[in-house]
Amino acid sequence: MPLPKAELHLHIEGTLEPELAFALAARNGVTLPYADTEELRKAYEFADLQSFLNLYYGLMAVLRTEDDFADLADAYLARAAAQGVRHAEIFFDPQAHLARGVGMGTVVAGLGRALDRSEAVHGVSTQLIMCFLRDESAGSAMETLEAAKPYLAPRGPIVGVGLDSAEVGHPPAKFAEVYGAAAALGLRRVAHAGEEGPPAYITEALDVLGAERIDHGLRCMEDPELVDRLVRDRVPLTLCPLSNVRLRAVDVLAEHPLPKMLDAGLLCTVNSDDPAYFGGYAGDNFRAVREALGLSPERLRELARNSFVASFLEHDEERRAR
Ligand code: ES4
Ligand code: ZN
Repeated sequence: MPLPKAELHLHIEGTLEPELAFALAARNGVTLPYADTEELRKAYEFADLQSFLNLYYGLMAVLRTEDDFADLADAYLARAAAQGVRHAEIFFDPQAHLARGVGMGTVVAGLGRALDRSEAVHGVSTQLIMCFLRDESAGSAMETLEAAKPYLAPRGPIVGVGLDSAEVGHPPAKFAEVYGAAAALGLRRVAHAGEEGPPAYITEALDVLGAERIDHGLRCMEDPELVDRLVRDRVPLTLCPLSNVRLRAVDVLAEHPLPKMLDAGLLCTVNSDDPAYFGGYAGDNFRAVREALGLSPERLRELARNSFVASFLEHDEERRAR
């Protein structure tokens, strides 16, 4: 039995497996620039975050209809459930779809259909977090928030906002206004920071965006004062070990700072980021860190417990999910 866990850092577009990509391409009459799934898989050799993002945004061309998004999310939830995930807080990138002429309503209705039946079908509770692309303008982010208004909790599935895409050169402060507006709408706030970007971006995400959780946060270890603050304030970090190796943020998994981060008292969680691209789902990430870093059973249970503590579940819901 896999450890029951919550997945807190998961881009639904990053769960698009090559087989589903080709099936959706055929269904929608889209021609992919790869002969078959094998050739596509061979392209999964990334030098850094940007080289991954280029492929990730390109492959989204196959996602066009409500059914496509429902099938994508349903396939993810089935795989997650098989690896012990009981609760998933799922990111999506509306601007990447709007840019291709696929509207917010199509995306949210499709994802929402899979999410609505997830507890009954897969035993996984879900929430949806809409991410702004940090390499797009602040104005575009504000328009995206406006377009999402009909789909916000409690009427719709969107409970929060996040910030993703190319980090370096796009510090969090650019999005101060839209995060303020999101907070005023009662939305939860998270942000990617310190994946490739410097520790100062983590500080800025906390101070300027009011981020309640930091996605990645890996580079906090370069700033001892920041570590003290994250420990003191119990700010959760959603680490993604296999992602860090594939995007070359760490050289090899055996050198991942996770054990040092836990020893420092940081509230770390282990997540999968873009599992179709990075070699595994939540349980695969747990197994990989156990094997490469020699984490004890107590440490692994701590990581699983942290995932619920760091989630946006209320405490009575949290107990049920565990
Ligand atoms: C992402 Cl690993 C990562 N980092 C930043 N933005 C992203 N979007 C999808 N995966
Ligand atoms: Zn991510």
